[in-house]
Amino acid sequence: MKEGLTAPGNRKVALINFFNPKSLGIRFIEQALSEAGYDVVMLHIGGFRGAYSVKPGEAEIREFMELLGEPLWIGFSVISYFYQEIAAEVTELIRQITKAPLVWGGVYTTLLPDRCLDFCDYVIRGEGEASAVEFSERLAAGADVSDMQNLAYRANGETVVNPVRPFETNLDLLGVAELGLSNKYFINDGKLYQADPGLDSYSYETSASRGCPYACTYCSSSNLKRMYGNASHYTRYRSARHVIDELKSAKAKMKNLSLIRFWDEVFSSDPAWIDEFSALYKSEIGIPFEMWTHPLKINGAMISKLVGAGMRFVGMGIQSGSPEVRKKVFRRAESQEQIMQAAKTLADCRVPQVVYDFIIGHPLETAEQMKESYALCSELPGKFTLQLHGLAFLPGTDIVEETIKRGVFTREEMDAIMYKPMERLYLAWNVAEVTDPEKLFWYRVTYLTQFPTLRGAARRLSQKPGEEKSRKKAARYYSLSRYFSKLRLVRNKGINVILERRK
Ligand code: B12
Repeated sequence: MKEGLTAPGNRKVALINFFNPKSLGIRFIEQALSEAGYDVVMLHIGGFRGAYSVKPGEAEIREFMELLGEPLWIGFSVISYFYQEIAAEVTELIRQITKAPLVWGGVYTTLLPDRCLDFCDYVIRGEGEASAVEFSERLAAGADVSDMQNLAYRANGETVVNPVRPFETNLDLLGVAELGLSNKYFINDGKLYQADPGLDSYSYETSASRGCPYACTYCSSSNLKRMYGNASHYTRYRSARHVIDELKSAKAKMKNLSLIRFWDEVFSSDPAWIDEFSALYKSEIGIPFEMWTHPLKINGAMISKLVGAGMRFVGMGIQSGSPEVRKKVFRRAESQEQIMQAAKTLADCRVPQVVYDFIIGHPLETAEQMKESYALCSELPGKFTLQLHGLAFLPGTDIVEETIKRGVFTREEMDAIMYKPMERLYLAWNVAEVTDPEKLFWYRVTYLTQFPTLRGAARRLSQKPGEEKSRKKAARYYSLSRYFSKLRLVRNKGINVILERRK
């Protein structure tokens, strides 16, 4: 354990995050530490480029560390294992420069602290605001940290994982992240800038809630909830007023702001909250916004009010058209009828952009079950976009253990799948790696259903799935539709900017 290495009275804390300058987690930590009187310096490494994320150069890191001086401690936000290797390398480089304790936090580190302690001195698990403050206070006072809740560390070669601290039930008390300020640095394309990359963006991201009411096997949320004892009040909502005040402040600071993105796992469907939020949003914000929801949380009254307030985009996870895959593999309870009803509501309420998410083309479904996804998509009403993701076996999630238990992969095989190089992880998540010709055929015709002009062709092809000619045609239409898809993305982004400029 590293203790007493930093001079008492030092109140400087550095926070570093990777490939996501919007990162909510680290901005909340900053807020909590600043409020407690700490001098926070933040470094964002790289933009959000998925498979194309590049490791920062040693020179930029050294330059940042020189400007920083010797802090009380340095925190790294490692929400995902996708870039664990880069986080480890940067941590190692920084270790050669500073004596300060190096701490990792974020969802991935929360679920697998032991693995992360190979690279850092401490892991702070779970929601980190209060713990970051307590950790700082103990270090600043030269006190022992070993019994601190949420902390994990190694002592005499053994990993110690302390109990978790109860989560904050009133989210309004956590404050909101401050955009701008001169304490932010950004490494991009081989240079270190003193800037907040969130400030010049055309979009602002926030979350009106924490937690998720569902327990899907492929997502870490159910594991986080379990860590907090499956508390029934784990899914929490901020007050509508608090959310609107945050957005007003962002609107005042961001000159290019054209879109608000809600990053809630499932947006609120509470009628009273929706009423208050919609009225406030319309009168005080009025910028197009997007949110994600769940088939069981959609109703006409709620969607109409949100559309009236400026909602231009709704994302909804369907994940599979096969009831069996949804229930037995993904642990999702909604029926085919409920999904169709939700989609009908979105179409009836004229949501301008609807995205349906699928996890498809993985070893836990058969070609026949993929055909069911095609069948469902071919019936979905209205205009929609499909995001067909591959299945990422996220370390620490239930689907990993269940897949090993079923004998689909051995633990060694699963480890090889999970801990692939970063580029391959991102690519496999973006587009499923399907090689079986029959499965590939169903993947492609499913993709076509989102383009009204290609739906007829998809239907005709789906009647002859085994024919070589159909498969070749499906491949041709598929590459054409990938091109359409790129055009649509650019068009939708353009529409938001134009709508905002017209005001
Ligand atoms: C919104 C969201 C996104 C957004 C933004 C993420 C963000 N936070 O900035 C976008 C769309 C960009 C995104 C991208 C990705 N995401 Co995402 N995302 C989420 C989601 C739904 C909510 C995250 C969030 O904002 N929470 C609210 C904030 C306040 O919480 P937080 O980030 O967890 O931070 C708190 C603690 O973790 C901790 N903490 C965080 N950092 C630090 C650092 C220190 C030093 C300390 C002390 C504490 C601490 O304290 C914070 C405050 O309480 C989560 C699900 C979830 N339950 O977390 C998935 C989730 C985090 N994402 C996940 C994944 C896989 C990804 C991607 C890899 C997907 C992809 N293939 O592109 C990328 C990686 C992006 C990146 N570079 O990090 C997984 C990660 C699991 C894993 N083992 O890898 C999750 C858990 C979802 C899942 N399916 O299980 N994501």
